[in-house]
Amino acid sequence: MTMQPSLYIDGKWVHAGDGGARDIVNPADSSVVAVVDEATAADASAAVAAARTAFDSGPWPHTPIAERAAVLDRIADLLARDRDELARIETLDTGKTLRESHIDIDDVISVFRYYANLAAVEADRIVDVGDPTVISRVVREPVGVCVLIAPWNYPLLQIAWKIAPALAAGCTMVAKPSEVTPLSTIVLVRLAEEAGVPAGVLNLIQASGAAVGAALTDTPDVDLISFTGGAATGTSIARTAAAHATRVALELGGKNPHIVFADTDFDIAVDRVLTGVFMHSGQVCSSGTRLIIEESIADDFVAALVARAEKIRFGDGLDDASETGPLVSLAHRDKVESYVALGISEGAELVTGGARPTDPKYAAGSFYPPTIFDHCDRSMRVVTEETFGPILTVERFSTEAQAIELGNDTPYGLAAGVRTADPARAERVARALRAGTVWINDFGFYTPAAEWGGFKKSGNGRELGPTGLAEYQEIKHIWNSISPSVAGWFNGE
Ligand code: TXE
Repeated sequence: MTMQPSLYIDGKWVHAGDGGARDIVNPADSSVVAVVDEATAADASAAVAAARTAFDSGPWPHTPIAERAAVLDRIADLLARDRDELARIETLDTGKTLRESHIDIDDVISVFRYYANLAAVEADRIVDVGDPTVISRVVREPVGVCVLIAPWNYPLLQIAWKIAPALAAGCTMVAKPSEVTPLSTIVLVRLAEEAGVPAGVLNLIQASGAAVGAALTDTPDVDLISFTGGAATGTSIARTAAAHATRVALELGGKNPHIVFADTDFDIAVDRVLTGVFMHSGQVCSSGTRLIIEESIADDFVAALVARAEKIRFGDGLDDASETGPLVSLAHRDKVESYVALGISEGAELVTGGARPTDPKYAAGSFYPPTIFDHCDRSMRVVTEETFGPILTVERFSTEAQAIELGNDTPYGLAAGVRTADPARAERVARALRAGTVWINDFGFYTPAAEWGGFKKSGNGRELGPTGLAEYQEIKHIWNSISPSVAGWFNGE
């Protein structure tokens, strides 16, 4: 397979310094769909150096906000032009259905448009210090060189949530997509180049974390690391960054409760619980993987869920008939399978799924069916740890207080849902849940204008919304005396 250079350093597409490369595999059939460069630590350091120079002496941080916003808008236009091609690439790389990929690309377009608009209306703040001879202003400046590390479940979306605000703020950056799913990010960087992002501002490194992690994070040349991925990797990056007092923003996934009260609309709840957990085969950080259900309807509800789950059509994401695709890789399927085995050994009651499909048409792919465990409790690791696969666990409650206690009894705090016909109860529960996003009578939605991120072990900082831009900004207070005078504090004798 001929390989185009896939590292972008200082405005040039280059191969890895040692010629290293990696096969990129379609998880639906294990075929190789592309070969990309596997960067060395020296390549990663060169990318950081290019970003540093572009920040310290390049035009981008000082380019007027309106011009930076116009570049973001152009990127959005180009994404819209290449939408179908990008969606196809995302499906080949991740396995998700084309329908999901199209939704992702549309969301990516929105995020570029959102930050183009937001950056353009940002204003400095004048502060009244009580002295007419002093002009006091609080201004926002780009934080500097950013390292943007993304995972494999929403490759383009998650890197875009970082690149768009970083560009809008005037930062320079090194983006590193997951080594499992690099393809759509290569296209995005090509589009950014076409849209006029200057050399050195947006650099692209492809490699495993083990190969380039230290070069990207253990360096005083980086001002901010924004990471989305697993909790173990994120906390280890935070420890490394602490040695340089580098700012770190982390999104580390979740173990999200979906609380269902008996007074809710039954059929809608079944449908939304099903979609909330099995969409993208559960490989979603905000997946509603813990059903917490009122005892009085639990048996009927689980039976209805099982009936619906068994009808989910999984298959190749390129096939329009597929409702969900394979897991991202064979290795990830092994991990999901190990959680299923763990759940069984812990005494959870397997009510559907729990074994690889036997149909030969699935044999070469990393498919795994929707799996439900009933009668779970908090002593089980399948209930407390992120499985990141199509696994739903069911816990039961009798009172509102119990529902809240169960919902909060997780080290994570990314997202949660509550379903009830009682609006006052919905508000009470939503306020009591310790999670960055709470959905009332809905699940899974977000908008670029509202912040996204986690409480507790789900991370720190926020993406999206005005706070998502502020992550990429430093705040500077400028105190300007327009009538300088002596202090008169020391008398000079
Ligand atoms: O993630 P990693 P993995 C969860 C999910 C999954 C688990 C592990 O539970 O099973 O994480 O997935 C880069 N320095 N999430 O192993 O390793 C890596 O190359 C710098 C939740 O795939 O955290 C990739 O680009 N970078 C998540 C990125 O970190 C390093 C979505 C994420 O990979 C690095 C996906 C290092 N030392 C999985 N080591 C979410 N929050 O949504 C790795 N990387």
